[in-house]
Amino acid sequence: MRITVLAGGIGGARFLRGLLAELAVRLPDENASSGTSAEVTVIGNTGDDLWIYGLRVCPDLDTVMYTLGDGISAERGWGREDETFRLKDELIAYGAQPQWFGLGDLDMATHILRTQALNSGYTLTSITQRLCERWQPGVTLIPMSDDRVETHVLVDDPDTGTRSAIHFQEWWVRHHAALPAHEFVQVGVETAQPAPGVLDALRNADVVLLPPSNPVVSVGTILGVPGIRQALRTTPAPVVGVSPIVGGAPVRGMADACLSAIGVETSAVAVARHYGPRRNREGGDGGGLLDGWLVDDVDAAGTAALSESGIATIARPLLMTDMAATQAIAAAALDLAETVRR
Ligand code: FO1
Repeated sequence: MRITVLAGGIGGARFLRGLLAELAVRLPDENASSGTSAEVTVIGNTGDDLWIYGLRVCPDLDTVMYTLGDGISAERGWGREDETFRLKDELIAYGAQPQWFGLGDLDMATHILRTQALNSGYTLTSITQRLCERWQPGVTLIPMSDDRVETHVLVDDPDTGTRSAIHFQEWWVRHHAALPAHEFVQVGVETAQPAPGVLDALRNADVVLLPPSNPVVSVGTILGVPGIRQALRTTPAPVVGVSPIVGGAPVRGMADACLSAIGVETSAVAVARHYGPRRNREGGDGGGLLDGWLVDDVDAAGTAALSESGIATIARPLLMTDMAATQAIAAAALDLAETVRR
């Protein structure tokens, strides 16, 4: 059983934890570090990556790696548990910029090693594999691309009113996505190549899952890498997504600010329509990406219309409040994949 998942940061990582727990029940393998004989490949978003103090930071890859490796800060959802920020404080004491992004002392080791290896000519794919040897996430984690792709946000500068592009992290972390975004620009995406293994992981999958990650700046960025959308559209595997929107609001994060910037309503139905059906009801080309879609029980009213459009949609509780609830969401996604396969 080969499962391929397109993941952003916190939402994707938490869903993956539930998925591995469910697979350990369905397809147990006590000799595997993951606890399951299923092979899970995670294609991680790198559009959130930034260079800071000369270091390459990959928030989404690290969030998946630390979460599945039991090293994540449970409170923050990013960075390391039992973290200290002495180095950051020291940099601030020198007046170093930027001061709005907090790199922890333990986390810094990951960025130093990654940057050193990049400077020695290794690819991000091979470095990620090397870092995962320590964390044993139980999945094969690959970046969407080894090429630099950076999400920038077009905003009106709050001081001057001039329209300018700022890095996604500055918009998200410094401005809390409160500055209205006119556009997201994925710098470098047109010429980026999918990382080795990405297209094969989609073509050879038995199931492809879209976790409740941000549809614009996480999944959307991955889909922007040339070849990935097409591989998803043509894979023989069923493609099932989990809505990141529950009752008209993001499960976590600020996806609503991202959706409104691209003219998509913040609702579970609108996000499914944004991805679109792979096949229409008659079995013809639907032009989109989804075979199945999970919405929360509170959004059950929209399931019939979506199913009618070719996206088999069911309602289940989608809040990842604890491990049991998260595992149940993953179970529902796997079951739905089997239903649409038939
Ligand atoms: N998010 C914050 O809100 N503030 C931070 O200072 C911050 C630092 C940080 C450092 C490393 C890392 O891997 C993630 C970090 N994040 C921080 C989270 C992250 O930047 C965003 O939540 C995601 O990029 C959005 O998916």
